Amino acid sequence: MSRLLIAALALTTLAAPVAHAADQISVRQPWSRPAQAGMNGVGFLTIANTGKTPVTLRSAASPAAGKVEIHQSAMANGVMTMRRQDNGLVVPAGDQVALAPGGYHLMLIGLKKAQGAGQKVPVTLVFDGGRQIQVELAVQLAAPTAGGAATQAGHHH
Ligand SMILES: [Cu+2]
Repeated sequence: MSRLLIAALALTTLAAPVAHAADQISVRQPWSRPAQAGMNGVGFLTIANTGKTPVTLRSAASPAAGKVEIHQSAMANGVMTMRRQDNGLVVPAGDQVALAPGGYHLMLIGLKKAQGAGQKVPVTLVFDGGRQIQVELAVQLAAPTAGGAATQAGHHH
């Protein structure tokens, strides 16, 4: 029993977030949906952590919205609800977390102007230690397919 406890404590220590996230974070397929000015927009993307320590997405900001919050959608008694993630979003070491419809997402509160398909929405992701990553959400009607091998009509370059 005591041996188990020691092992658990050791794991907890190893899992403590470090002060800087270095170059261990990559962001894939950032996208958003069309929305009207004054409404709330969404931001979806996948954050991969190739490092040996967890990283935490603390906050996000965008010049396109009054403010940006990290939300989680969940079904509660048959009703879809959204909860703000005030403690941020942890991406475990060597793992990835998808912000996707029905789950985690960025909520762009109060869009300053309408965003239509084909436009890009700049967002700054702020991780623990103050490291920032700039992404551009591609505004589109449907989620991108994994690997980016989409063959949507009219989207060949
Ligand atoms: Cu939300």
